[in-house]
Amino acid sequence: MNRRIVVAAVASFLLGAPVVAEPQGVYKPEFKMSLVVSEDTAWGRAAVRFASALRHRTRGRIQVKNYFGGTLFADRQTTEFRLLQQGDADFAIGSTVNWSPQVKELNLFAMPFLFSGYGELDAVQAGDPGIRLFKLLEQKSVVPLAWGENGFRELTNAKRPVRRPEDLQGLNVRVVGVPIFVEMFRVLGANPVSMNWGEALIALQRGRLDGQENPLGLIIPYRIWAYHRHVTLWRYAIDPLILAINAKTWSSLTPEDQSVVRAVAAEVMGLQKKEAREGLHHDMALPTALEQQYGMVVVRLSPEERQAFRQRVRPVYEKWASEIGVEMVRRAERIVEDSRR
Ligand code: X2X
Repeated sequence: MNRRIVVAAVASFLLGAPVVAEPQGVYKPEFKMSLVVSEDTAWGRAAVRFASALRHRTRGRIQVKNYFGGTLFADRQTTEFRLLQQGDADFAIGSTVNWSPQVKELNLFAMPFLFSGYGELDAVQAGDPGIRLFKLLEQKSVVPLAWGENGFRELTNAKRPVRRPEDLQGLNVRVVGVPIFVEMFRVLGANPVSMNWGEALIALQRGRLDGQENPLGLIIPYRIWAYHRHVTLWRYAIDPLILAINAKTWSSLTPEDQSVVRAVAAEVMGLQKKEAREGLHHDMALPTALEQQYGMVVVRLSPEERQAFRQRVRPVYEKWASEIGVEMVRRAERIVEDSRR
C-alpha cells in the first residue's frame, strides 16, 4: 500500500470523529413521562424538577416531557403501568394504587389500616417486601428508580362527619377502580363508584359524589374543600409513588447516563417525599389550613374509633393477604410491629 495512504488512514483513524471517543448517548428528542395528577402537587412538582435536573446534568441529552393529568393514557388510570411496560411512556411517577392491577403485590400498601406512620412504611420499603416489590417490577420490564409518596389516604364527604362505620352508610364514594378499595367501601356500607381522577373532578363539580378518598395534599390544589365540608383523618391506606423507567429505554442509555438518572431520581424523590410528609400549606399544617382557611370540619379519630373501622374491614384484609401472598403480608406486619416499639 502506498505509504501516503497508510499515513492518511492512520491519521483519520486517530482524528476521525467516530473513533476518537465512545460517543455520548444520542437519544430520541423526547422521553415521555406519565402522571395522573397536575403539576400543582408535590407529586407533579417532582416531575418538573426531574425533567429540568436531567436536562441540566446530561447537557440536554435527555429531554423529558411531562404529560400531566393522565394525558398519555386514553384509557383508565389503572392501565398506566401497561403504558410503561410497553414503552408508550418512557417514565412514570405512578401511584402504587394505579399499578396494583398489573402488580397485585402492590396492594400491600392498600391493606386497610396496616400502616399508621411513616417510620413503619420506610422500614417495609427498605426491608424484604420493598426489595421484592422492586424485583417484581423489573420482571415486568419496568425499572424502578425511587420511592415517593402521595400520602395517607383520607376521606372527605359532603354529608356529615364520619366517625363510625355506620356514618358511611349509603354514601356514594368515588374510589380508584381497584377491587380492594371497592370491597372495603362496600363492607363499610357505602356505595363505591370507580372512576378516573379526571372524571371524579367533573363529578365533584356537578355535586354527584358524596365522598372521595385522597391524601390531604390534593385537597387544596384540587379544591375538594369547595365540594366536601367534612374530612376524616383515618389513615386507612398509604399511597406510595414509584418513579420508574421502561426497561428498553433504560438499556438504551449509556452507563454514565444511567447513573445520572438514578442519582437525579433519588434526589428528586427524596425531596418529594419530604415535601409530601411535611404536609404544609404556606407554613401551616394541612389539617389546620383546611379548618381555618377552607372551612372544613376535621374529624380526628381516637385509637378506639379507628379500631372500629379496622375491625369492620377485617374480611377484606384477610382476603387480600392471600391475594398478595401471605408470606409478604406477614413479613410486612412484623416489620410494622417492630418499628412501632
Ligand atoms: O385517583 C386518585 O385518587 C389518585 C390521584 O390519588 C391516584 O392516582 C391514585
